[in-house]
Amino acid sequence: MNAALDKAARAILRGNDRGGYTIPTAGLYPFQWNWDSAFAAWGFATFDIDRAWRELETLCAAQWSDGMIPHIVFWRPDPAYFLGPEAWASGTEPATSGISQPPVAAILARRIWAADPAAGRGRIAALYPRLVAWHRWWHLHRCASGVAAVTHPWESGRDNCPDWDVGLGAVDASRIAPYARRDTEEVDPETRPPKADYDRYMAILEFGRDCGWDQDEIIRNGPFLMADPAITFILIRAHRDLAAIGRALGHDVTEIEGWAAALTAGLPYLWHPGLHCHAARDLRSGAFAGALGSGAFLAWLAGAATPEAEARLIRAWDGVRYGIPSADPAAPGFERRRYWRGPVWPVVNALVAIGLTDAGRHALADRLRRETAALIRACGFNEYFDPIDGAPCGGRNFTWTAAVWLAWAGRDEGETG
Ligand code: 2M8
Repeated sequence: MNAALDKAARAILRGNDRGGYTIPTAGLYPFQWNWDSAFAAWGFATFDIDRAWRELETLCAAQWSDGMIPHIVFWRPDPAYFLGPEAWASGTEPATSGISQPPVAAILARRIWAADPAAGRGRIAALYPRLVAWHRWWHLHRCASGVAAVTHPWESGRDNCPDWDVGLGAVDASRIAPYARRDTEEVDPETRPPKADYDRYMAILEFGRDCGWDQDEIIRNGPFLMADPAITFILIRAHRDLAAIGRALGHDVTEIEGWAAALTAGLPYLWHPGLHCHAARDLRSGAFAGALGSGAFLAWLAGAATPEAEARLIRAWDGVRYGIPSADPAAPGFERRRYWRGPVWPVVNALVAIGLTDAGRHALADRLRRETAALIRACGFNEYFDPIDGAPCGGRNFTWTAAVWLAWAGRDEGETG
C-alpha cells in the first residue's frame, strides 16, 4: 500500500515540477510559493537529492536585496491566479509578491543535508548566506516587538485563521479597486475565505504596493500588524537549525543564536492565560485573538510547550477525529471545511510532529503520523481535510501533501526524515 502511494506522491512532485521549482497544484496555484517549496524539497530529498537542493536554490534566487525571500515567485505569467504580478508591482526580477511566508526553509534544509551529507555540503554552504540574510530580515523587520509579526494574513501562511479576525476588523476596505477572484472558480467557494476577508487582503496589499514596499512605513502605519505565535515558534526553531548548519560549516553563529534567544525571551507576551496557550496579538491595540489556533501547536517545534499548554492542546486535538484542527473545534467560530478555520493540514502536522518527536512525546508523534496517513490513504493528496469526517478539501494532487507523505506520514514509526 505504501509503495503505491509513494509512487503516486513522487508522480505528483514530478508532475508539479515546472523546471527547477514546483507549483503547489495546477490551476489553483500556478507559481512558486515559499514554504510550499521548502516542503517540496523535503519530499524530493527522499528520491532525488539534487532536485531537492535545486528547489531551495530557485527559491533563494528570488531573494530581494534587503534579504526578504518572497512568498510567491512569478517565474512565468499565468492568468489563472489572482493576485498576479501586476497587483504586487514588486519591481524585481523575477517579479514576486511583496511579503514573505513562514521561514521553514532552514528547518527542512538541515534535514535534507542530513539525508546525504556529502552531496549536500557544497549546496548548503552556498545557500547559507542567503538564509542568514533572510533570517536577519525577519529579525530587523518583523521582530522589533520581541515576537515575530506578520503584516498581511498571507504572510502567516494560515490565511484566514481566526487569529487574524481582531486585526482585520480594523482594516478599512472601503476604497479598494474592483477585482475578480479566480480561486472560487477552481474549488468550492464554501471552503475558501469569504469576500469580506479578500477585500481586506486587497486593502493591506494596496498599502504596501503604494508605499513601494517600504518596510519602515508598513510597520509604522500599515493597516495590519499582528504578532503570530506560529511564525514565532517556527523562527525560533529555524534560527536554531540555521545556527547548527552554520556551526557545522565553521561559521560564527553568535548573531543567529541571539535572534533565537530574543524571541524565546519574548514568548510570555503571547501567553493567553484564559486560553491556556500562546495566541496571536494585535500589535496596534494589544488585543489578543480570542481563540486557540493551530499556531499554538507549534510550541512543540520551538521546545516551548509548557505542561499547561500541552494539556490544552491535546484537549483541542481530542475534539476531532483527525488532528491537528486549524482552530479549536469547541470555539464558536470553528468551520470544519473553511480553509484555515478548522480543517486539518498535513503540512502543519509534519511540523508539529518534528516538535513532538524532539520533545520525547513519541506516542503523540506517532498518533499524529497515523491520523495524517489515514487521511491520505483514504482520500488522496489533497490540500487539506475535514478533521471530523476526513473529507478531502481544496486542491488535489497537492505538492506539500505528497511531500510530507514521502518524508514523514508514509514512513514507519522512528523513520521520520
Ligand atoms: C494559500 O495561500 C494563497 C496565498 O498565499 C492563497 O490562498 O491564494 C495558503 O494555504 C498558503 O499557506 C499556501 O502557501 C498557498 C499555496 O499552497 O495557498
